[in-house]
Amino acid sequence: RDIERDLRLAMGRKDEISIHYQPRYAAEDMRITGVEALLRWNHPTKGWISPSVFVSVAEETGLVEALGELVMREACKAAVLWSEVTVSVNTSVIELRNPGFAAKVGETLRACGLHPRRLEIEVTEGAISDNVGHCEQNIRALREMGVQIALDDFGTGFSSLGRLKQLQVDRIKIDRSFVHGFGRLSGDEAIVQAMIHLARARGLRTTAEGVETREQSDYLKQVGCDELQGFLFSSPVTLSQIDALLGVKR
Ligand code: G
Ligand code: G
Ligand code: NA
Ligand code: MN
Repeated sequence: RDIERDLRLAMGRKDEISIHYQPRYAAEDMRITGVEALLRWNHPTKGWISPSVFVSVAEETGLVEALGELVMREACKAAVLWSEVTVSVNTSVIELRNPGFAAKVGETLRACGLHPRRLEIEVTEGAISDNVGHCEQNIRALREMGVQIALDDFGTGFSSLGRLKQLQVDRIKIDRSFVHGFGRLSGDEAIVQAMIHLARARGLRTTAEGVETREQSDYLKQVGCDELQGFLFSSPVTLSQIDALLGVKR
């Protein structure tokens, strides 16, 4: 397929694929505590292609490991100058199944000189809902190294509540679909409040993603959400823009 060929070419050339960075903020004082790395592809004729499209293509064609390594390396290099701030990298379940994944991440951290505490890996519920391949071993090994694990898009999968008992993660990211349901008689406020209570009871921190309005932000703070992320505060921005937000000169 054309898109597969183009993606291979783009990954070799480096001017079409870039990484944008979106901050997340402590609800308590709105300082930036972490930055999420997000892949972007500006195709020469098709324009911007969403990562939800090309990451799937990469997963189907064996390109996702190289793509993941590219993001991990760039994000860790970028984060070295951000003092206390954590960098979050999204990881495909295909990468997590690979027995060598945790060790590879360890090598990248050493090569970049980034402390493992400063890296967070975002995994989807799919990565923990079954233990295909080495997902569980990788997550344990990463946590033993000091890397933090966040459960992304929380609430959209199936067996998450049961699995949260067995599998230790550090943080859950409440899926934006719940946040967007606020004020629409959807019951989403109650669901989010319950998620936050559940997380607290398990000693997990919570981040709400997709916060777009002041009302959403106020409600999330009121029910004790730890961190907020979304267009209300900042959309994903370029490396130089995030450096500026963090007061860093590169
Ligand atoms: O940034 P945007 O909303 O367009 O992202 C769409 C989807 O692509 C999200 O689910 C996001 O997690 C995923 N995504 C973005 N960057 C990466 C990446 O570096 N690796 C993986 N596996 N997924 C990513
Ligand atoms: O699946 P994941 O949570 O990784 O998706 C991250 C994507 O969510 C990013 O690509 C980003 O563009 C998008 N995003 C970030 N903040 C908001 C927001 O406030 N509203 C919406 N609709 N999307 C957002
Ligand atoms: Na994410
Ligand atoms: Mn998410």
